[in-house]
Amino acid sequence: MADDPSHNDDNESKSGTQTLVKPKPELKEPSFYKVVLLNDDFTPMDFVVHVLQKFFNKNMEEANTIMLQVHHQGSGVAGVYSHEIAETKVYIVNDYSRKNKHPLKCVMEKA
Ligand code: TYC
Repeated sequence: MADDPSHNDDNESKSGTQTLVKPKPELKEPSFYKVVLLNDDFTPMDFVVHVLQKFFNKNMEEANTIMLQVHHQGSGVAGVYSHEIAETKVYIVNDYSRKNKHPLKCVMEKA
């Protein structure tokens, strides 16, 4: 087979050049998750702005813009994080809202 000119190996063209096949990477690319705030009719706007500043390091202007996006469109992205950080953000925001007796909800979704 090695001398047969009609034979063309998958990894070798007729010109005799070889294509390098990348080895499968051992490590997975990290996945990212959006932390999304959901609108409701009862949580005060000020509280949502406060949450965005306290837990997502937004300044007043950024927090206001995101809060209004949620208010008008139904949802908005507070931040994008690794799976573990996103899970923690969701937990602390929902816990904080519940303790302050507001129905504000936060979820995560794949970015
Ligand atoms: N819709 C709420 C209101 O009118 C405000 C609000 C904004 C609530 C964003 C939740 O994630 C939210 N008071």
